[in-house]
Formats: sequence, structure tokens, C-alpha cells
Amino acid sequence: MTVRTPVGIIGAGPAGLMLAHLLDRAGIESVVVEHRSRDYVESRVRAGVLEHGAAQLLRESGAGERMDREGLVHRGIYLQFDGSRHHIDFMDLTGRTILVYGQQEVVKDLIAARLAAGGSILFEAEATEVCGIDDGQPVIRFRHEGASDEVTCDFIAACDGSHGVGRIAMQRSASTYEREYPHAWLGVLARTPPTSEELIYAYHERGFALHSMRSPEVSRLYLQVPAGEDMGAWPEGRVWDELRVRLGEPELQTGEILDVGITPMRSLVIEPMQRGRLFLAGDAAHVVPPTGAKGMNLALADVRELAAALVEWYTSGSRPRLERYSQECLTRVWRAEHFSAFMTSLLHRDADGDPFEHKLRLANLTYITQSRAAATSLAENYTSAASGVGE
Ligand code: RFL
Ligand code: PHB
Repeated sequence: MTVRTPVGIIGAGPAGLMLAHLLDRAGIESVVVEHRSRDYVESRVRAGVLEHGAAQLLRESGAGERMDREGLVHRGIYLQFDGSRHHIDFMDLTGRTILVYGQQEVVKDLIAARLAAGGSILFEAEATEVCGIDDGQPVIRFRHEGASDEVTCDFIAACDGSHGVGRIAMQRSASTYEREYPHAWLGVLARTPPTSEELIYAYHERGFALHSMRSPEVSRLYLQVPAGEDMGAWPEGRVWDELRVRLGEPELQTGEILDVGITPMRSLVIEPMQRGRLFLAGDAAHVVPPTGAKGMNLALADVRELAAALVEWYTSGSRPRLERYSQECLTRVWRAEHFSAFMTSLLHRDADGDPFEHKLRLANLTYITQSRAAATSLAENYTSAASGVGE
């Protein structure tokens, strides 16, 4: 089978789905090829924080109705260290709030929008190769139900995450900047009411912990664990005990665990993010450690730019915006890379417990909570008040 479409999109994560949605709204057809099943992508538990600009993009594109009904508006976060908790008030410092709304809900809303618009998504179709990106006839080869098929298109958008085929095609001609961390996050989604109305980022001598949420009944909780840690080392009782201690929340109630897993942490950027008629977006082009809550927001910001550039091409035949795509994205990407690496080193305990680093970290945390300028810098970065989408 050969499918012909203007824009071939690999991946039905936030990046691929939002790109298809934005193109559709501009009257440009696309085909989305997704390796996994619909059920799998709709239940994959991941990010939870939408910046103002990302929320605005969903809203303006007509896919934000449920987000506005069910998302939780937060005006700041808590930083906790040395036994005390400090509120960083984003609203006061930047005039911005953030929205807590699960990535899987964003994915569900975008799939529903695509299907309602009569578009299709080829689920359980694994892209195996992209070709023709330099000579004008791009092709995505994929396997579906045991057969080999292809999508021929004008442009390929690789929105296929950090282990996709888009990056492989790009890597031959691009530079990769990468950092591995000695930490990982153990994440738990549990049916227990959040004990705090806002997120708590806790730096504790036993390691970092994060208290987040999905609804008034469901909490999302994370613990720093060593890179390569086995889930077997974390029976349920240990997870809850450790969360109570690190978060300073002795009242945290256990609840049915809906999802649990360990996620490695790394930073990565592919530069440039485009080659010929191939464009990378989202995690395919860059990965951040989750501490800054930036991954999904960057993915949405990339495709906002890519969609605008493609619309310009299809409506006026003008190419400059497409040519500037990578350059346009990378300034924002590197800002987020810096912030995510900064938050990670600020809040994670070193594997060897270096006492000097520990004291420096406490000094920096104290500074952020005592200086309005330092707190504003954190708030600006967290909310992307200076560089986000939807300005
Ligand atoms: P995705 O979501 O990984 O989607 C890529 C899609 O491509 C498919 N795919 C293929 N399809 C066809 N053929 C192939 N060969 C394919 N290879 C892959 C995959 O099945 C998948 O459906 O990438 P996208 O769209 O770029 O979105 C990026 C985000 O998912 C990611 O950055 C965030 O989840 C990161 N992240 C967070 N981001 C935030 O903005 N705020 C947060 O609070 C936040 N918290 C997190 C996070 C990520 C976490 N984990 C699990 C890594 C918390 C965690 C724990
Ligand atoms: C989440 O709610 O999953 C979440 C929140 C903040 C982060 C990372 C993940 O920094």
C-alpha cells in the first residue's frame, strides 16, 4: 500500500497529534503513522504541567475545552529543603499561572479532535525508515499488520520521540549534544488525594521528591533513585515511607497504585533539527530531564512553529520560515535545556553525597527563596514567561 499525502507525520504523541491538528485546521492534509495502539498511547502516563502558552495553543486550536474544565490552575510551586517549605508565587512574580493536566489527557483530546475532523491515525504502524529527504520525494516506510507499506509526501515531520527513526536519519548530518545523569525518577500514580494544593519540589538529604497531582482524588508522586535502579528494590511500603519522609508529609495516605515506573534522566539536543524535507519536533529533537516540566511544552512549541511554516509554504509557496524552523526553535530549546539541567542539579542529591555540593545547593535554594530577583528568574523559566509559546 502506498499512501500519498502532503505531510507525513511519524508519532502520535503530543507533537505529532498537535501538528496534524493544526495543519488540519489550515486545510492541509496529513497522515500520522504510530507504532503503538490507540489504547497504549492514551494510557501512557507522563508529563503533567502545561505552561500558559501551551495551554493557550490547545485552547486557540479548539482542543482545550476539557482541559479548561478539568485542568487544575496553579499559581506557583513549593520549594522544600532543610525542613521548611517556601512558596514561589509565579502569578505574583510573572503574572503567569501553570495548568496541571495529564499528558495522556492532552493526547486523548487531540486524538478525539483528529477523528472528529475526519482525519485518520494509522495505529500499530511502525515506521522503519525515512528516505528521499534530500532529493525531493520523501517516503516513510512502515510495517503494519505484517506488511510493508509507505507514505509518500512533500515533507516528513518526525515526531517519534527519543527512540524513533527520524533522529537516525538526521544524525548522519547533525551534531548531538548529550548528558546522562546518575539519577532516575521512580514515578507513582495513585488514587489518593493530594496533600498539598500546589506541587512540592523537595530537596532532602535522602534525595529529591516531587508531589504532583492529576485531580482532587489522584496524586502523581516521584522519588529520586539511582540510575539503573530495579523496581524490585521498591516494594510499595518502601515507596510510601520514603515519600512521607522526603516530602515531610506524614499524613500522606496510601492509595491504589494506578501506574508505577522508573524513568532515566538525560539531556539531549540534535542540531540542526531539520535536513532537506525532514523536520524533527519534540523529543525526537531534544530531551530534557523532567525536573523543569518542559518536555511536553517544548514539543507543542516546536509544532506550533512547524505548522505555521508549513502553512506559509502551502499558501504562498514561501520557504524562508521553513528554512528558519530549526534556528527558531533552538533558542527556546537551549533555554529549557539550561533550566532543566539547573533544576536537576539544584534539587538532586549527589550519588556520593558530597557535603560541599550539598551546602552549595542549600545556599542556592535559600537565595531563591529570599531574593525576589532569584525567585523571578526561576518563575520566568518555569512558566516560560520570557520565551514560551502563545505570547
Ligand atoms: P512522545 O510523547 O514520546 O511521542 C512519540 C510517539 O512516537 C511513537 N513512535 C513511533 N511511531 C511510529 N514509528 C516509529 N518508529 C516510532 N517510534 C516512536 C511513539 O510510540 C510515541 O507515541 O514524543 P513527543 O510528542 O515529542 O512528546 C514529548 C513528551 O512526551 C515528553 O517530552 C514529556 O512526556 C516529558 N515530560 C514532561 N514534559 C512536560 O512538559 N511537563 C512535565 O511535567 C513532564 N513530566 C515527562 C514528565 C516525561 C516523563 N517520562 C516518563 C519520560 C515526567 C516523566 C516521568
Ligand atoms: C507531573 O505532574 O507528572 C510532573 C510535574 C512536574 C514535573 C514533572 C512531572 O517537573
